[in-house]
Amino acid sequence: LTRSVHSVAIVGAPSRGQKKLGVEYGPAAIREAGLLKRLSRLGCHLKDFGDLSFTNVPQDNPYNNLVVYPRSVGLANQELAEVVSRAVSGGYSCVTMGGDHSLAIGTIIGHARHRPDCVIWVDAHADINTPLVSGNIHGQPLSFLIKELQDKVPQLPGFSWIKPCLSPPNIVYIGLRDVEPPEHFIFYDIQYFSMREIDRLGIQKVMEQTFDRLIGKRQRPIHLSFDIDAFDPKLAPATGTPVVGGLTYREGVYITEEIHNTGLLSALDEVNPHLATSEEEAKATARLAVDVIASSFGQTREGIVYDHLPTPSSPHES
Ligand code: 6HN
Ligand code: MN
Ligand code: MN
Ligand code: MN
Repeated sequence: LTRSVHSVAIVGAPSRGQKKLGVEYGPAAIREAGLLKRLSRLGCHLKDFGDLSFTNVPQDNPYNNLVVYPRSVGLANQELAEVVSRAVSGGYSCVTMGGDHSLAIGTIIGHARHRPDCVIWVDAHADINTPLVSGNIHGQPLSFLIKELQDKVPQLPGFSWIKPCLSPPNIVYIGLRDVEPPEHFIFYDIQYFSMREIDRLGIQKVMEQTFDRLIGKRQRPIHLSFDIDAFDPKLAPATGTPVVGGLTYREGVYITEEIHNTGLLSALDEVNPHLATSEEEAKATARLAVDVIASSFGQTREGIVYDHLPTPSSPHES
């Protein structure tokens, strides 16, 4: 066990692709929970891009009387894609703190501009609804990104810049337990490990099969998109769409430890809607987000060993 040597870019993305207020405080909550300190203690080399401030496009009427804030979400993701792509081209792994999961449109496109992606999507939801069946863009990001799906997806105002960059064999879902019928219809050829598969196989086999499917013998960068609602709501109450029966703390951390061990983690979105009924709940959820990110970048449950012990004549510098 040695210290990690990752270059990590940090981006706050107070995105909002649904009606509930509060997600815009996600990045600040994760910062307050000590993310940067934790990562630098792990030996990560950090570059902080700050929290982006997105423009609310005026007169942003719903698309089809259904999908809310299309122009604002489109523009925010266009800006986010630029930042992520700059971070990735600078050699950084990029951590984007949400915000809600509509931000994955920008992070996945920005990342794919420089490194061909494969995506591990950890979530209670499949987030692959099309704008014809769901009103919330945070329930739809994958639908805009999958090449093979585009004849089912109308172009939203503000979305003309988007170039789909994923295919089903490059995506694996983990943690699903609230999937809508149209989503089922769509994702038949995407590999998924729902909570049921996790119960059946155990998280160790799930991760093994995830890497077999996505990476095999090749070396490919991984884009981890981790929605905090994948965890059980008892652990992550500060989220807009809680679903009972989620990941335990140990399963969640095992996922990120294994991803770190591949050495291929290249981007990570953290989605932490700050929707809690108490300050305590909000803080607990943000602390969980920090744990997930830290274990993605080398924090281990076994701890880190010093390469030498201090002696009375040469005190160890910490
Ligand atoms: N998330 N499937 C629901 C919808 O509105 O399309 C919920 C989506 C939740 C999205 O948690 O990222
Ligand atoms: Mn490492
Ligand atoms: Mn999600
Ligand atoms: Mn979700």
